[in-house]
This record gives sequence, C-alpha cells and structure tokens, in this order.
Amino acid sequence: MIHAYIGLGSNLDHPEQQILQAMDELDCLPETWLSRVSSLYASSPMGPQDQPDYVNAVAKLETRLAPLALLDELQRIEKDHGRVRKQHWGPRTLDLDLLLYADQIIREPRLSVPHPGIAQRAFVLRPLEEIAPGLVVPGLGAIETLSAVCNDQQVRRIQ
Ligand code: A4P
Ligand code: MG
Repeated sequence: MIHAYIGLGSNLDHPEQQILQAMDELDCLPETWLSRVSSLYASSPMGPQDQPDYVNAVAKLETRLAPLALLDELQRIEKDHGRVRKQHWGPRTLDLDLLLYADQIIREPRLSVPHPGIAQRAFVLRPLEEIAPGLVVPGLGAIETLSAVCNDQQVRRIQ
C-alpha cells in the first residue's frame, strides 16, 4: 500500500457538504482506504477576489492505485460534483489535488507531485500539518517549516 495525501477545496454550492461528501467518495475508490481526514478550514480566495471564501481540507489515503489512475478517479469525482472548468483559479464546486504520493517526485504533463504551489498555500499546509505532523515534503522540507513561512496567511479552522 502507498499513502497519498489529497487536498480538497470548494467555494460554491454548500462547500462544507461538498468536502464531506467527497471524503466519503474517496473512501469508496477501488483499492483505496481513507485513513485520516483533517478539520475543515476557511480562507479568503487566493487569486481572483470576486468569488466566495473557500473551505479546504486534506485527506490521507492508503491506495494501490498508480498515480495517474488515482488522478483519473479524482477528476471523475470532481466531474460528479458538477465541476465546470472556466476561469483559472476561479470558483469551483470541488477541487481535488493530489498533493503527495508516498515520497515520490513526479513531473509528467498531466501530473506534478508534490502539487505545485503546496509550499505557498497555508490552506493546504495547515490541514496537512494537522494530520501529518513531522511530515517531510519531498524536495521541499519539513511541513512545520513550510507552514511557518506562510504564517501571514489567514486560515480559520471551522470544524
Ligand atoms: N495536475 C497536475 N498536477 C496535479 C496534481 N498534483 N493534482 C493537472 C491534481 N491535478 C494536477 O487542474 C489543471 C490540471 O492540473 C489538471 O488537468 C491536472 O491534469 P484544474 O484543477 O483543472 O485547474 P485549476 O484548479 O483551475 O488550476 P490549478 O492551478 O490546479 O488551481 P488550484 O491550484 O487548484 O487553485 N483559494 C483558497 N483559499 N483555497 C483554494 O482551495 N483554490 C484555487 C484553485 C484558487 N484559490 C483558492 C483555492
Ligand atoms: Mg486543481
């Protein structure tokens, strides 16, 4: 089994419900078990400001799916949640990012792991730190150090 971390985000159509339902769906993926989930966190949007605040969380999976097969499943779940891709960094019912896949570094056209931008985003680092204290992000360093650098970003734990 491989452990993988998934970043969940939503800012449309009852974001908290979108995230909680997506966690159940992750648990139902083939050859995959949901082993930990973070609290939910609220933050103002990174990128275009004319959109609602986001709810974010991180889930830890144990899986036998290969990285691209897992990405396919994440994109299918996004689609099932009515995700429409319009504006880059624009509002979305559900965003599922493959943050980490074991300790692998992957650079393929469809898939970059660790997820690009992970080190700049408190809304990813805070929930990741909650469920994986002491984690080392491949190529980037300790989660606590990365999270401290983003201290100026407001992220509020809501649940
Ligand atoms: N892709 C490559 N690597 C990965 C990976 N590790 N995980 C490719 C998932 N996808 C990966 O993604 C575009 C392409 O990235 C996919 O087709 C996949 O093959 P997308 O989700 O369709 O595009 P996007 O979401 O519009 O762009 P991007 O850069 O992924 O946006 P982000 O980074 O997801 O940011 N503010 C707050 N507070 N909280 C948020 O969650 N999210 C965004 C979107 C903007 N502002 C936010 C938040
Ligand atoms: Mg995305």
